[in-house]
Formats: sequence, C-alpha cells, structure tokens
Amino acid sequence: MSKTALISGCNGQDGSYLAEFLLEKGYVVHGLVRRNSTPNHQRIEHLKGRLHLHESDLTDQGSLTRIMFEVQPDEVYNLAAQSFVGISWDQPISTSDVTGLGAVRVFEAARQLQVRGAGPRVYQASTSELFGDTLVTPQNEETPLKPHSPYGAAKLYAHEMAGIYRKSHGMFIACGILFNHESERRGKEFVTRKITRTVAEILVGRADKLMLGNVAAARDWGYAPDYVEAMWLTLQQEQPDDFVIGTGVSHTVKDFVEAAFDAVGIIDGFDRYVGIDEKFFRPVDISVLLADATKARDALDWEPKTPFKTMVRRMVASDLDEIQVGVPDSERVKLNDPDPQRV
Ligand code: NAP
Ligand code: G4F
Repeated sequence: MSKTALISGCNGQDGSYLAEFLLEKGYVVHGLVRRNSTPNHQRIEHLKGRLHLHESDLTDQGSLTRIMFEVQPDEVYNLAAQSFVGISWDQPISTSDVTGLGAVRVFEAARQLQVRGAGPRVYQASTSELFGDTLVTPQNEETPLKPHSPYGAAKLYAHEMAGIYRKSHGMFIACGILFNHESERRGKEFVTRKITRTVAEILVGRADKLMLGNVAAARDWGYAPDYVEAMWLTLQQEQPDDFVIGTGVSHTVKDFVEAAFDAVGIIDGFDRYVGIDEKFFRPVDISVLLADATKARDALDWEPKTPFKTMVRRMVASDLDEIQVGVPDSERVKLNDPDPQRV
C-alpha cells in the first residue's frame, strides 16, 4: 500500500524537492498551495498530473482541517511559512500568524484527525534562527534557544508547541532544526541566490554591481535536496524527536561571493564588483551559525552529500541559463567559458 503525504508550502523551495523525493518513493503526494490572482507554481510545474494540489492558507483553520480530513495523510510536512527573516521586522504580525500560529493550526487539524483514530505523523520545519546570536558554537539540540528576529520568535513558538502537542496529546510530531539550505530554486531575495543571479548578470554584461549588507555574517549553507531526505528520515523513526540538520561547515557571505565569482572565472570579483548598502543590514543579525548534526548522523544515518562549491556552481550555472533564455545557444555565455572582454 502506498503511503500518503500532505505537504504545506508545496510550491516553496523545499516543498518542491520533497514532493519529487516522495513521488520517487511511491507516495501519493498532496500539496497545499495558496490562492494567487495569477497562479505561479513554477517550482512544481514539472510535477503537474502527479501531484494533488489543494488551495488553502495557513491562516485558515477551516480549510486546513477540511483538507486534512479529505486526504487522511500518513505523513504531514509543514513547510509553509513566511520564511524571509529580513521582512519579518516589517511584517511581524503576519509573520507570527503564518509562521507561528499557522504551524499550530496544522498540528490542530492533525490532532482532530487523531481523535478520530487516523492521526498522521507530523514534521515541523524549525530553524537555526531559533539559536539567535549565540556564543555557543557549534549548535546542537541542547543549545539554548534565544531568537533575535520576529521570524525566529514565531518559529520558536511553533517549535515549543510541537513539543507540547507531542507530550500532551501523544502525537508523533518531530522537528528538524534546519540550518540554511540553498539551491537553484531558492527565492531571489535570499543572499545566496541574489549573489549567484547578480554574478551571472555581471558575467553576461547585464549588471555592474552587487549591493549587499552584512558580508561578515557566516552561515552553515547546505544543498536543499539533501535536506528533504532528512525530513523524510525524521518521520520514519520509531519515536518522534528533534534533529539539527546542517553541514558542520560555515562560510561568510563574502566567502559565498568569492565562490560564485570563482565559478565563472572572474578574478578579484569581490573587490571589483561588490558594494555595501545600509538598506540590506538588519536591525539585529546573527554573526555565525554552525551546525553540530551528530545526532542526525547517528540516529538517522543522514549526512549532507553536496559540497559547498558544487552547490554554488550549480546555482550560478542555473542562473546563467535562466537569464539567457531566448539567446541562441551559439551566442550564450557559459560556465568555464568566461569572455574576458565582458569581465
Ligand atoms: P520558501 O521557499 O519561502 O517556501 C515557503 C512556502 O510557504 C511557499 O510555498 C509559500 O507559498 C508558502 N506560504 C507562505 N505563506 C503561506 C500562507 N499564509 N499559507 C500557505 N502557504 C504559505 O521556504 P523554504 O526555503 O522552502 O523553507 C521551507 C520551510 O523550512 C519554511 O518553513 C522555512 O521557514 C523553513 N526553513 C528553511 C530554511 C532554509 O534555509 N531554506 C532553513 C530553516 C528552516 P508561495 O509559493 O505561494 O509563496
Ligand atoms: O539569505 P538570508 O536572507 O538568510 P537567513 O536570514 O539566514 O534565513 C534563512 O535561513 C534560516 C535558517 O538559519 C531560515 F530559517 C530562513 O527561513 C531563511 O531560509 O541571509 C543570510 C545572511 C544574513 O546574515 C544577512 O544579514 O546574509 C546577510 N546578508 C548580507 N547582505 C544579506 C544581504 N541577506 C540578504 N537577504 N540580502 C542581502 O543583500
């Protein structure tokens, strides 16, 4: 018998990779998507016909509960969120509603189903933002949680409620404390994708500056497709538990920029093209995040597979392809073939 999964945030970076991963494993996959005036399901377009999509919103308990009852999933992955830390200072209320309370609405819908004897296993996407600007490094499951952003505080509420639902209602709810993970499908407002996109534009002569904020910030950046496997493994355990998921290697934003310029063969790219703009700084930032994922390695047998430089290169290559759609192949600027005239 195939298992059935329900993914909220199915059209997000992780949701799209998780949907692919579960379809490969033979799951029947249902995804929650938001209603937009212009539907934009770009990341899951290629899965059309294999995915069952439902319109809902994490602010709407009624539709969440109704869909939970219709689908009767074995596994629920709550990946939907207002996930951009930077905007959470400007939109703290909606961030709390979607990222914090929204998770509890999903837990509550799952609990209602459990009361009727069909309780699913639930995965909650927690975050390394929970740690805040901690002096404890590296961070693991025992590190104190003290978020510094409205986004982090909303995620902490969801994280604590996951534990409370687990203990109080005997539900299988497990959290992945995920460190940053990126890919060709990363939203363009996040720093990694902003960098790879702009470096690609500089290479083809469509941009001449990369404006950034805090380039000293360091993050533990992994590759998103590796991380969805950890999500699935988390729900296959005998007991629900929380796991830190990360690579154990941290790079600064400046390192990331240098790796992206390296990938296209531009020398001294940081000094030549990067400018600093105050508007990209946050009211408070986290200096360094670094994962200690020993527990996940031991209990889940999970390890990241994709090296940092490989990921950066894939992202730049994909951005180069995207910005040159319509350009004849013979005229395209390609990786490994930087035209010195243009750089
Ligand atoms: P993402 O690309 O921003 O995807 C988030 C998804 O949530 C999108 O599909 C979005 O819908 C959906 N969404 C937003 N508001 C919603 C609402 N009110 N109702 C229903 N759906 C809503 O994020 P991601 O990178 O895939 O991350 C997945 C999850 O992991 C998020 O919860 C994020 O906070 C968490 N996380 C991510 C990272 C990371 O580095 N990527 C690290 C730690 C934790 P649209 O597609 O319509 O915009
Ligand atoms: O790419 P970011 O916006 O990601 P951030 O804030 O680390 O959040 C991501 O990872 C979290 C896990 O730790 C997730 F929970 C969250 O959902 C999201 O996926 O910024 C990374 C760093 C920050 O220190 C930021 O200040 O890059 C710095 N930065 C410097 N210049 C910039 C920029 N960030 C952005 N977005 N844009 C800049 O121009």
